[in-house]
Amino acid sequence: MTVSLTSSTISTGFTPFDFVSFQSTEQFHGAVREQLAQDIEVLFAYAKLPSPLVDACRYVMTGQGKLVRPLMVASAFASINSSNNACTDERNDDIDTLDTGLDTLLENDSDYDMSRRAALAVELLHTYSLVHDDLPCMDDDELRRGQPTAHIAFDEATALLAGDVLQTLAFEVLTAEMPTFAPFNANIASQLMAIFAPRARRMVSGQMLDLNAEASASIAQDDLEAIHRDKTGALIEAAMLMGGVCAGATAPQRMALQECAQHIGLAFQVQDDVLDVTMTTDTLGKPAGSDEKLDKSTYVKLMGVDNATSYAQSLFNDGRAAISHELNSRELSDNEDNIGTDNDALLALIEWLWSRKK
Ligand code: GRG
Repeated sequence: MTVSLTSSTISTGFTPFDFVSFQSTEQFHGAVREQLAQDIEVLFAYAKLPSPLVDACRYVMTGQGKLVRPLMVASAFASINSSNNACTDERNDDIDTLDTGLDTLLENDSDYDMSRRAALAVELLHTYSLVHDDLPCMDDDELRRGQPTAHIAFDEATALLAGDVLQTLAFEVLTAEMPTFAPFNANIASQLMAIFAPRARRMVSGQMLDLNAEASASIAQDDLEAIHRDKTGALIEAAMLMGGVCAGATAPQRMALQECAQHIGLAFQVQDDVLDVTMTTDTLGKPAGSDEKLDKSTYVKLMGVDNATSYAQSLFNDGRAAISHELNSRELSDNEDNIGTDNDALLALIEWLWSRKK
């Protein structure tokens, strides 16, 4: 892949995270994915990893992943940005100054680059967790993202190290000086770190709780929820909050994003359990029916496919309500362009997640 060394907004010719300038959700997601693919190559060029480590890292980062978490960063960034710009526009109309608008524009350029760092960070961390989860000492899986798992395509030691270095890079990328990225914003970077680090730790705790639960004959819904709040939910929380923080989310907006992410994180896991029994290996790009094979505690096991599907739907609705309601009740503005209308990146993402087949 050829990587442009100029600033992202200039090289791609559009403002990728400005949702309403796209004709469809798919086009917006396509732009985010394209940006991420470029940024992954910039990062690998910066990191100068030896072979075959770099090959294994590129292999796992460029498979057929859905890139849900980077899309969450991008969507939260776009939603909060457009919501707050609508407020700024109103205030500017009121006080009639030109300077305020220009300041906002300049600030937003470097904030956008911080959101690119955040999007990379969550995908690196997520991919590390998948690589380690697939290892023989964990789930011992052979297929992931439509291709042989890392330890099969390379070897176990290389896969282990690839996971390790992806995890390290997930943190390094927040402050690394890399071509095509504006110098990092120290204030935003420290907030991102404070969000990201504890949730990365919670993901591992959740995995331990999940392994513990495999040994038990049955599990209560509360306990299953506690596992997935950490194992799957923590990183989804991180993604939405990090996107929001890069766009300057206020305290109430952060609370709304956190609440939304908690519902969506759980919905995503419940849906994952349903897809595991209703979809084929070809569609999923990973072995179908593996939860039952590994005797995992799942929502399908707990409540059956139909109830689990309804539960996922109600959680997605709760997630939608959390951001629509909270952010629409802001003091500054309640006009039609705000988050809460269908012209919104996060709401569109929730719709897209609900309709996913893999
Ligand atoms: C091994 C440290 C360590 C942690 C493992 C997240 C995790 C914890 C394991 C991954 C296995 C798994 C099924 C987790 C549940 C979360 C989940 C649904 C992961 C799959 O995420 P997708 O669907 O995958 O976003 P893609 O490949 O599209 O990125």
